[in-house]
Amino acid sequence: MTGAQALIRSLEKEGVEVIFGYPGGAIMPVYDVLFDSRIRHILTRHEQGAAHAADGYARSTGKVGVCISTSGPGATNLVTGIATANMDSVPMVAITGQVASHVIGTDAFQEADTTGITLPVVKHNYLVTHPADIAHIVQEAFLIASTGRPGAVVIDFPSDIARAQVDFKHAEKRVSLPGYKPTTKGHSRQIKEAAGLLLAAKRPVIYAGGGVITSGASEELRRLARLLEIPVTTTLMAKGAYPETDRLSLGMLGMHGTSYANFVMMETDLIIAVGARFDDRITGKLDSFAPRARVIHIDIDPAEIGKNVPVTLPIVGDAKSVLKELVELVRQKVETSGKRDLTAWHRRIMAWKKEYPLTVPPGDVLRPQFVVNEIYRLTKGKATVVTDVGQHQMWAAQLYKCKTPRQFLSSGGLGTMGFGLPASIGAKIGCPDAQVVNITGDGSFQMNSQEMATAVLNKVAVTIAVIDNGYLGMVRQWQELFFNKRYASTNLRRGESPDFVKLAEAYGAKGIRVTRQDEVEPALKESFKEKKAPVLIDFVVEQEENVFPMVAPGASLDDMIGG
Ligand SMILES: Cc1ncc(C[n+]2csc(CCOP(=O)(O)OP(=O)(O)O)c2C)c(N)n1
Repeated sequence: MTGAQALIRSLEKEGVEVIFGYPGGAIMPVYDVLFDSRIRHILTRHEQGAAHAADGYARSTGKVGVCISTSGPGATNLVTGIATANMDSVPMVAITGQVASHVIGTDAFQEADTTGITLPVVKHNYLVTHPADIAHIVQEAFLIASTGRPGAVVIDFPSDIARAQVDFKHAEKRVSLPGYKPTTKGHSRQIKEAAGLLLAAKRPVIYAGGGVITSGASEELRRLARLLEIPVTTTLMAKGAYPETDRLSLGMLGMHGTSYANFVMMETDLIIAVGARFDDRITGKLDSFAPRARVIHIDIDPAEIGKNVPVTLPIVGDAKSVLKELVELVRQKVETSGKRDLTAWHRRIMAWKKEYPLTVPPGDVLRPQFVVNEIYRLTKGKATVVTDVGQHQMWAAQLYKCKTPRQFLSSGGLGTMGFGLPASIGAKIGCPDAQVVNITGDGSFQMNSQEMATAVLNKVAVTIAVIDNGYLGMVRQWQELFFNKRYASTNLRRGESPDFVKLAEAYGAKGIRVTRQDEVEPALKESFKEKKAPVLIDFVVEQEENVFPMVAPGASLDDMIGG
């Protein structure tokens, strides 16, 4: 068979059901084979859309997302999507066409050094140099993308390799890679020590990150929290890892986290961080972060431990496996010697929760918070919410309370505007029964609005809720607070922006405009009725609303504006 056939056969063997992509010269032999394959191909309108769609598919299903492009500009268009997935530890395999091997390095037509360009933003990448390697490389790529700390893997595939003849051999057993052995089981002495620290703590807190969702450790996390009555704060990536409606939940922490989560971090005597990486959006000023706390850090990636915050007790391992062992130890200890009474700590937290609740500002004007709250109410908190990046993302994170993992999809690490619509398409294709709502901004939506065509053509029913404030709102907020209200290049000039309703209609979708509070519910309900097409709702909201509370960049967590 040909190299292209070997590639597609290998992908079939990996159980790939859908590939998101865009064709072109160097990848044409592969597309020709894909045409006859049982793998579904979704043609996006831009390679960036393909990468984000594969990413949304992976985040919502837990499977590896696959995207494909041609060489040169096709591959470079994928890069933002690859980096986005990799920063958030999302398993992705990206296949890029490459010019024929003998012209690599000659500035051939549509040549780009894809392995070089992607090297800093992937977990691993390959340039296929021998047709006989194809099957093995695909197996390795899927193994690397989906195990340990998941991430993005690129396979750069020259056109002559696609045309070459090859004896296809797919090893039935899993490949093993010397030097690549992620530690999944935590060290039992350290886990024992962690149990001791937890039982001794007076003001403990669980700080859960995306790793909890990746490893499927939500149940274990819940058990641990409830066993000892430890409050839980989650990052943006971990929304839904612990039910946010639960009394022990503190919601999100950090720059736009809840005031109470941030106060807890300032007073806690023990942080147990699980699958989280102490990002600067979380810690604020490092010197004053959690000044009284000892830190237990559980992570599958040893490079994360001690990277930003000194750790008292490191535990390298898979969150699920480590928590399972820890819960069992703690349970035994509680049975034999009882547990510490944390009433005083809970009282303190309750007082903060009462004093600094997250609220929707009152009044008749249409505010973004009101819209997000209505989306939450009308979907009964069960939708898969996919956000873009900006203020709307933070309001969605604050107000849409998630109960289940893989329910809230957002570009956390890279903060990529334009992620939302294509990722929603991927999520809906991966989980057709889920109700998918893309909460986006008028700026973010315009970064990949062309994917409306992909959604219409593939009958993807997602609600696109554009929080239309006429500004690049989050940047405007910073300009208001830190640059004397000098709104440099953040006004999207409503009236001169496209008419989003007409734009939706031009793509063959329904568009609804909402300017008043009483129109929100009927518009949302109408969009939810649509089962075979996207519906865009243009929520024309208050222009200069701000997201509070806010920890100013470089400030300490208890130094909140509006908190
Ligand atoms: C690709 C990309 N470019 C620039 C930015 C910087 N940025 C962060 S938030 C933001 C404004 C987002 O505006 P909009 O999508 O309208 O959402 P809003 O903040 O108004 O809710 C910008 C420009 C980014 N995150 N991603």
